Amino acid sequence: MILQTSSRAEPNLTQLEVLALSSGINVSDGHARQELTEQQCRIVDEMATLFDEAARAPVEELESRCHSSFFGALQQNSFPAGPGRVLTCYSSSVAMEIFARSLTKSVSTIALIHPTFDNIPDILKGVGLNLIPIDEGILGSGDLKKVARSAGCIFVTTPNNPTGAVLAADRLSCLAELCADHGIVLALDTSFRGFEPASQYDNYEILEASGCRYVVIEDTGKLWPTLDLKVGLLVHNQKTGLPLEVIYSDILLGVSPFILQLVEAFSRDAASGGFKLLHDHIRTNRELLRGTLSSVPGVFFPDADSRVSVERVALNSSQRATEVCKRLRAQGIHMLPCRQFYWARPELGERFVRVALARPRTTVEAASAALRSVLLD
Ligand code: EGV
Repeated sequence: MILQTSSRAEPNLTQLEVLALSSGINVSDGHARQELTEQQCRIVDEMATLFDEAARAPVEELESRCHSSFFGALQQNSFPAGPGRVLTCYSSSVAMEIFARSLTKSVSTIALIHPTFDNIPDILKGVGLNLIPIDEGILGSGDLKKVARSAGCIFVTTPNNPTGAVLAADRLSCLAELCADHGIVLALDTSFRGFEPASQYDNYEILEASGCRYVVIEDTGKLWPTLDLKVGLLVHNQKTGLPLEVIYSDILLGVSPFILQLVEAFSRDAASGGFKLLHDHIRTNRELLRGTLSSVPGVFFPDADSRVSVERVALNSSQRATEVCKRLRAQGIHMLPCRQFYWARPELGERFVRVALARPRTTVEAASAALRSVLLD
């Protein structure tokens, strides 16, 4: 396959991920590809019934049940449930595109977390917005006021991809108040929330209390091995004042009621033990990766506390991630160099590769061993 890079000198992360879909060992994309649990297998066995019910029930009812099960499983109990407040999309990237388009009339500059997955800056740039990087370190401590200068919107991925860094409750509160004071739109991408209990405090309670204009993109796509049957949820308060609903209607009528049923069933299972199994699975895969690489000179794991389903591995200073990933790719092992995550300063990303952990254990085992040999070579 030839990678079309248009004006870019290098492929984007998704183009690299596509290379891993059909052959070899894939620890590249952040989608969920682990084995189904026993309970999840039961849901899959019941798919014909779900399909039948989906065909019969009113969509409004299915949508509202899907939303309350999903938000409930993640402790987001104060999510706005009124009409039009949660727009159900095919994926979080579709939600992102709708959100980006909605900003263009009223906002020219957006402050965006750095690093983060490259399709976020690419979508924002694609609609003509100017981007200012916010170092993710500032989310943990430091003066948030500096962040706000000259931006009409602040966009934070939390937990962040690939680092797993989380915006804590007190910091969200500060940020939301700052945004309320300056009329700034606060946008969150919480696609990795399901992995990280520290991000499961009630975000909407804080956002609502602050009185800020907010948009949140939630996602089911990273969590469950449903073969990319998933939804992205675009959540906003009335105050936001962005034309999200009309742009949504330009792009889609709604998602399949069958997928709404499936997300509801997986959310219920997650709330009653499924999340615990998921967390255990990711933790053991992370331990396996770290253990396999622990004795490689110079290699370390910069995101010590991360619980998300991807792990950054820092290489020794003489190695470059793009080169290491290219060598692995030649052996049929696919993982991502972090260069493209560092959208404002790509050189910083050459120090890291990203390994996806939402995989069968054997896949992580094979990938870890291959990475170890290439690094020791
Ligand atoms: C990750 C794939 C899109 C994206 C993967 C991702 N790219 N949607 N253009 O879903 O971390 O690998 O977010």
